[in-house]
Amino acid sequence: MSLRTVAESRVQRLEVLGENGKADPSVDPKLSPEILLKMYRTMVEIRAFDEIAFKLQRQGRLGTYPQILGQEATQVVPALALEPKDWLVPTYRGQGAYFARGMKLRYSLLYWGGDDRGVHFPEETNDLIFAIPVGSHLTQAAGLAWASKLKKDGAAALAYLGDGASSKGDLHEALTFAGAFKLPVIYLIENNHWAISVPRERQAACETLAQKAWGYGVCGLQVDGNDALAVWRAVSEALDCARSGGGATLLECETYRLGHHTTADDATRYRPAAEVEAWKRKDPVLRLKAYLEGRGLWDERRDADLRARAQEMIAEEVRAYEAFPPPNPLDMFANNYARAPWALIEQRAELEKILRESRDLEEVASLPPPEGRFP
Ligand SMILES: Cc1ncc(C[n+]2csc(CCOP(=O)(O)OP(=O)(O)O)c2C)c(N)n1
Ligand SMILES: [Mg+2]
Repeated sequence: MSLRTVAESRVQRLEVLGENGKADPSVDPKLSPEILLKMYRTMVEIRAFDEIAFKLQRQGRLGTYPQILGQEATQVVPALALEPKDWLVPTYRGQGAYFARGMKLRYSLLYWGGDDRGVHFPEETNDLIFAIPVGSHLTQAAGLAWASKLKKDGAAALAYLGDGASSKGDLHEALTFAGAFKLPVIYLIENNHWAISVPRERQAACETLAQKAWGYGVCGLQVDGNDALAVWRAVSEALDCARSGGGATLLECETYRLGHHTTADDATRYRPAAEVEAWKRKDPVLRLKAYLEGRGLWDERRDADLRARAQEMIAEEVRAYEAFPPPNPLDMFANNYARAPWALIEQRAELEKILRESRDLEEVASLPPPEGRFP
């Protein structure tokens, strides 16, 4: 009889930028000014959008909205590291990633205004719709990565999840598959420390969420998620690993949700203000700005200019959102089935009849034709 160690694991954490924006030269990815400035601009723009979207909701001009305030680095940077052919598989807190992939902000507003025409991605990118049911998209990302592997098209899949979603069975199934089949997929946990009112400590007894990778034979790494350079480096290396046949990676990016869970929540009822203040000192936007200034790539004049232009761009997006014509009610039946079940065919016909016989013919006549596909 003997007792010996047959396997051992360790968890590493990647940090490049200090809170003052100084980079550790031994891990600095030394990115070109072009990509650094693109990262920073996109993060500033999406933060400005986030604030305006929140206000629109409070004014009754948007249905609901999940802010990404404080999570700009984990939203924007991984999406910029992807190639268009890669699959982006986001959660509902994903408008920063969509925006970085080229989606116009008017569509984010449309979506959160309750209109499914907001699901409108650029032609050239492979983006999936937001997953509202927590965790449900994780196995789909494994499936997409498997398809890419079989087709040898060189694409990888990047799936986002929250610290709360990391407790769901879906992640177990997805990682089991991703590990066993060496799939080109990255699971990026945006550990923002809260799942609505449930704190990270209640999610799992383990010290890190990154170590969950170990049980599945998948690479795992903890990353300072408020450090844009660390996020870039971690995601780029995970993509290289995926594309070169090395398989899947689980990244735990530690960040913080500075806002409420959504506009339907009031976070002041369950978390201390001091915790929020402490995280504001690790602001991902300010840290990247300090780094750029240190490299002589940025200054206050350019910053003021960027912020002013961001306000103009967003005002134009809000105008376009509010000027969208109302959707045709028949579109609610579209895009769901390759072959529609009889009940839907009947219901659609009934609605069409009601619309045709409507007393308010003028309004019905002004509706745009249905856009979606109904078999
Ligand atoms: C299957 C499922 N259960 C419950 C919910 C309600 N719900 C929405 S968000 C959320 C918390 C998710 O927290 P986390 O995964 O940490 O993501 P975060 O919102 O912090 O980005 C819950 C329980 C849901 N949308 N889907
Ligand atoms: Mg969370």
